[in-house]
Amino acid sequence: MTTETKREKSANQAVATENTLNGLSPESIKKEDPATLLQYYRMMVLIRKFEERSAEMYTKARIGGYCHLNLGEEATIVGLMAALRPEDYIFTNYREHGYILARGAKPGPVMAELFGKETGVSKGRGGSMHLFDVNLHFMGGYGIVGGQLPLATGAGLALKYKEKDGMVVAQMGDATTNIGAFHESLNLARIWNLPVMFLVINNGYGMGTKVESASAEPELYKRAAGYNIVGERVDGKDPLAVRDAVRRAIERAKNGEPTLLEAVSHRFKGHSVVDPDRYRDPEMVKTFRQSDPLFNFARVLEENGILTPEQDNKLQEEVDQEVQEAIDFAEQSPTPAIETMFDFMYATSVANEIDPQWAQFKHAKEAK
Ligand SMILES: Cc1ncc(C[n+]2csc(CCOP(=O)(O)OP(=O)(O)O)c2C)c(N)n1
Repeated sequence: MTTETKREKSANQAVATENTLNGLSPESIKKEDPATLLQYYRMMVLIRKFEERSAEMYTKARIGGYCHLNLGEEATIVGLMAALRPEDYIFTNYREHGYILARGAKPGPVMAELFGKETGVSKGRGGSMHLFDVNLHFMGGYGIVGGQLPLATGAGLALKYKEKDGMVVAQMGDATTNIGAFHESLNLARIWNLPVMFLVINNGYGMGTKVESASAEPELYKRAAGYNIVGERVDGKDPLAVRDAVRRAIERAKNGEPTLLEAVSHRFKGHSVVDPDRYRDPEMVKTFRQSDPLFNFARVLEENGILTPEQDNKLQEEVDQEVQEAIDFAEQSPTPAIETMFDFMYATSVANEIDPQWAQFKHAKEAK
């Protein structure tokens, strides 16, 4: 099929699907493998505890710079990673601790990165907002809102150009859908039929601004229609609904179809650890806690005989221990030596230095 006919075909299918928020149902749980569900639950607990302890370490001045937490978004992260395959790539914003954990990074090197230590996943040069692991195809957290989107789109182009398998995930927050790079990226992904899934984590706020105050179309998945791609909205508090939606995106990506997936959940705390969250009614935030995806998932597992309270207690203790070990590892790791500060930062050994190889090449060319 030529590129043109392919695009025409998908344009016909390109309607934003109806709101698919469905919530965890006992029926959907019964179709699942219990051991796999317990793995999902354990990872959600790990992210929750890792983030709670990160907040504590930040207030104890072990972590510097900015620090944004995934509290309340654990189900979306676990659902996403449950669907992704090793050949897929992921680019995220700065709220990414949970993503790299669920992708398979060990908690120790992730915590060490938050502490700015040499043993961190980015060798202590990145910190909380710039986690990276090339072996896991985890291509980084980015601090510039929307900065990750053109890079992810380019990675999609690279996969297509090199005829490699895999889909690229471009994760972002709701407010990022108002950045120019969002629109340029969706447009190019459609024009070039790239295997990219744009994943919007709609937690209701961009810093202190409500989605409804900043976005002319607050049902963000509908924005896909402007680029002739499929838009879907899922309940981001349901790991199984997210996983299945990502699997559908993977199938589309195999045919060069991009997807815009909007996962709706709540941010339990302020924008970052230092945000006192005064712009939200505390009563409203309390209601978010009542639909906590972690407790909800535990309850459904218990109701279906997959998790007993005793098992849960044991799991909680194990994960507490695992996170404590990550903190100990970070504490005991060395900080990078000052003279190595710019190592791994630039293509050349000093910022903006002319690459000696390139200079040689230029010189040879000029001499001709
Ligand atoms: C280009 C740019 N503009 C502004 C900022 C400041 N800023 C940091 S986070 C943020 C809000 C982004 O919200 P959202 O995309 O919803 O992501 P969330 O924080 O909810 O994950 C803003 C405006 C920035 N980092 N980059």
